[in-house]
Order: sequence, then structure tokens, then C-alpha cells
Amino acid sequence: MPSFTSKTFLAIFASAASVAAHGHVKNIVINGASYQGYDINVFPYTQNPPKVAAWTASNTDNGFVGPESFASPDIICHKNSQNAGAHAVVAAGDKVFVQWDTWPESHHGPVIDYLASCGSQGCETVDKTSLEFFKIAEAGLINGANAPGQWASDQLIANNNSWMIQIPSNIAPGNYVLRHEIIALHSAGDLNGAQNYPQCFSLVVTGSGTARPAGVKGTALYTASDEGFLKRIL
Ligand SMILES: *[C@@H]1O[C@H](CO)[C@@H](O)[C@H](O)[C@H]1NC(C)=O
Ligand SMILES: [Cu+2]
Repeated sequence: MPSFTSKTFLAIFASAASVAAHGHVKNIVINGASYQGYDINVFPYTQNPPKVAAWTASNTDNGFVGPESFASPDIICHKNSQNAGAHAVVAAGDKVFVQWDTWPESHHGPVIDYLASCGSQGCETVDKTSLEFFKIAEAGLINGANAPGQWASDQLIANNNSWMIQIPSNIAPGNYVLRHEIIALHSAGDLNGAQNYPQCFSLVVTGSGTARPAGVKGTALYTASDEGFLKRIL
């Protein structure tokens, strides 16, 4: 049945093409020092990949974590993520520049940043399910005119697929996981249609701050029925 075959081929081709257009963080830059991201195109296929400050993930299709996985550890730092083998150093109050490789214009949505303390043991060995994340920045809908409006993701694209995060100046020094996330809402009008793209880096924060904000476990950050995940934006 040639027509069936060609339709199937087209469907597969179309989904592969859209997945390929998703993004991941290439590197972060702190005071001029660049720290490599987890290279999903190379590291999973390398015998002894370099130890980088980025947490590992198994989303070699450049894919996402959906609301059906909001209670799964996959939402913490992406699919099957494991502790970074290294970390970046940043002073409280300083900025972390995050460079994505690309981002599809169609994938409108918020950009949100969290920190979680790893405690004195350091982030190389912490159990990710024990991490409690507190939000340090969020940007969502910037201008609602002309649906779907202008979103944080559109600003990220306009900034050459990059984002700037300021580490709170009052934060207590120590070991933290930075959880940087884009949430694509273009299909969020359907239950489980949202797409979360969390990216984690281990940081050592220096300084003399004293703030230790309370947070929530990664698996308690979101529920599929949260209003924002059911909103039709297109
Ligand atoms: C834009 O980002 C790419 C990395 O994806 C980088 O190589 C390039 O230098 C950046 N361009 C500018 C103008 O910063
Ligand atoms: Cu997509």
C-alpha cells in the first residue's frame, strides 16, 4: 500500500524534524569563564566523557519532559539526569550567562530559574530527589498583544538564544544546583501538552550572604492541572 507507506514516512520525517529543532544549553559563562554544557550529541556515545558542571541527561533526541512526568525524577534535571562531575564557581550577586544551541520560535513560553542547596556534601554526590528548589527568577508573557504574544522564549531567541541569570546577592555561600528551564506552551491547551526543558548546572556560590530560602522538591514543582499548563496560547 504505497500511499500508507509514504504517509507514514512523512509523519516520521515531520516529527524527527521538529524534535531536531529543540534545544539544550551549550555552555554557561561566568565572569568570562566558559563552562561546557552536557553535550547530548557526543557525551552519551563517549567512553569517558569530560566531567562538566552540567548534569547529564539521556534526552539524546533533544526532547522534553511533559506534565505526565511532573511527579517523576525526570522533571528535576531532565530525563535520567545524573549529578554533574564538576561545578562552576560564582560569587553571590554575579551573573550566569546561559547559551542555548537553538530555540524554535514556535515554542513560546516562560523561562524560569531555580536554585537548590546541595548541603555540605556538595552537588557531585547529592541525591537529586532530596533537592529543594526555590525560584530566583521568572519571566513569562511579556506582551499579550497579537496572540500568542511575546514570551520570555522570544526574548531568549532575540538574545541569540541566551539568557542572563543573576545569583541573589544575599544567598548563603555553598553548593547549589542551578535549574534553568524553558517551558514551551504552544500545545499546552491539551492536557499534558506542555513541554518542560530543564537544564541543570552545579555551582559553588561564594560570598557572605545568609539567606537560605525554603524550596520544594523537584517532583513537587508542578502539577499537570496547574492553570498555566492548560492555557491555550495559540
Ligand atoms: C550566538 O551564539 C552562538 C552559539 O550558539 C555563538 O557561537 C555566537 O558567537 C553568538 N553570537 C553573538 C553575536 O554573540
Ligand atoms: Cu517541540
